[in-house]
Amino acid sequence: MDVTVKATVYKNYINGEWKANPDGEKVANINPANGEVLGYVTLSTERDVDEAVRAAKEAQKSWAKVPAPKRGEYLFRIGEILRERKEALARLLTQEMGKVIAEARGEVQEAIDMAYFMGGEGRRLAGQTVPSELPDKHAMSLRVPVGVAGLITPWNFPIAIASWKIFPALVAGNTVVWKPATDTPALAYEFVKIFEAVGLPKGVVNLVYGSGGTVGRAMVEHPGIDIISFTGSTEVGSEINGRAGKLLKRVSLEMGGKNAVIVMDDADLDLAVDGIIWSAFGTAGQRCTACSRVIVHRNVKAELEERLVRRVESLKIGDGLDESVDIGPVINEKALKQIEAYMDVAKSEGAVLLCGGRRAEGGALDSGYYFEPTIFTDVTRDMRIAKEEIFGPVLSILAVDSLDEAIEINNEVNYGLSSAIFTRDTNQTFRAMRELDTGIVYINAGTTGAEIHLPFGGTKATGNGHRDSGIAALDVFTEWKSVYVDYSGKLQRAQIDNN
Ligand code: UN1
Repeated sequence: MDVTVKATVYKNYINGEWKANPDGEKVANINPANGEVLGYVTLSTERDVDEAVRAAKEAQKSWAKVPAPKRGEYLFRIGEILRERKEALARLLTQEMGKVIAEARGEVQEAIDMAYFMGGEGRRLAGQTVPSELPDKHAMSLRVPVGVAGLITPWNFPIAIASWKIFPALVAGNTVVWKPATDTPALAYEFVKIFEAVGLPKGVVNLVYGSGGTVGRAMVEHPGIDIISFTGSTEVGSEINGRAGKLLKRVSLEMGGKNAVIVMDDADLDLAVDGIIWSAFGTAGQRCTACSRVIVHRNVKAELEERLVRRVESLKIGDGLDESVDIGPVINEKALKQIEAYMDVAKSEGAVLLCGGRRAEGGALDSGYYFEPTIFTDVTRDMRIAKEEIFGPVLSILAVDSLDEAIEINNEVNYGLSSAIFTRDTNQTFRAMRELDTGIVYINAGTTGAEIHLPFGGTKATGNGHRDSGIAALDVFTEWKSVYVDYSGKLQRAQIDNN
């Protein structure tokens, strides 16, 4: 299959050419499952960003004039190649990021789905045609491209999240400067090779590897970039918003989460356990949508805890390429240390450890970054582990006496990405749908598993009002233009001549 599993150096792709920065600092792309070096990326400079932006700006003039259905056809072809290379890309994804192979396949599928969905938008990209208040006058609104889109994407979904941003940007007639995370350069490299393979005109997608501090910052500040779309931490997102806001750039942010599953006392507990385990420990808890709190009705707390611990004991930790493994490694040593630090915080605040709580060690695990699936109970709402995003396989259980209390606890954190409730009661279901203050709500399912044709994003410190994926993504990457055509042959003054 046409996928380079071990590229030595992942080069930038600027104006249709692969270019390495020979002087840039080299950073190794490490397989978190075993420490193996998969390749190297050289860190780029402000100059590389400038070159990429110039190329994107030039290309945008003609790209915007390519009929949108034709732009959509490029996406269909990209979708086809993604489908052909799905298995190879998934294996590479597991190797560079650590998620288990079934999840990696799911992530590549997410990019495929997005390619077809947004490809179809090439034939819609709908505005509105509405009546004018004046006779012999036509009124309509059109979507037009914003210009050059600067995309900054994270390592936890190196191809899916990139596809959520790149595809709507392209179909709407924008060109792209993309900075992927330095922890996952190989998937970015393979993704751009596909854009090259379908003959996307030069300059339409440009790839610049580098640090957030240098490349990300240069993108945010470059006058040639019109919109920034970022997924990552709330801390960095807020910094970007400040800088770009001053320059009057549009900014779309997807940031942290502290997502909860509520389990009421009428819930199907087996189903709840399935949903909680999958959304708390899948991707080793490294999803913005991961469940990190269970808010359980006191009547079923002991029973639920017992079942959860029993299930955790059956989970297999290891290299995600092994099909029988349930939990892969976390991304790097730094992440492992951060998760470890929370263990002390939790214990010092009085949380009770039910299982896990330390690095997973022994045999092959010693050469990777593994953490045991961890559950704390008797967590109270004021504890740090009940409020802060940990981004690892750590779950906190909080007990409540009513739906009102559960909703209140769900909503009192800073974040508002995803939430879930397990109940068989229709009244409780609809109250939860209305009152849970998150951008995504699940009924009788865990907090992960968003589909690409619905808006993805959240409230409060999770976002700034925009959404990735779904039709909503087009709002990020288009400006509205209202057009009035007066065919009356005379001056008609709105609000005056007709009143
Ligand atoms: C993320 O964690 O940043 O809903 C994205 C989900 C996936 C996407 C997660 N489809 O869990």
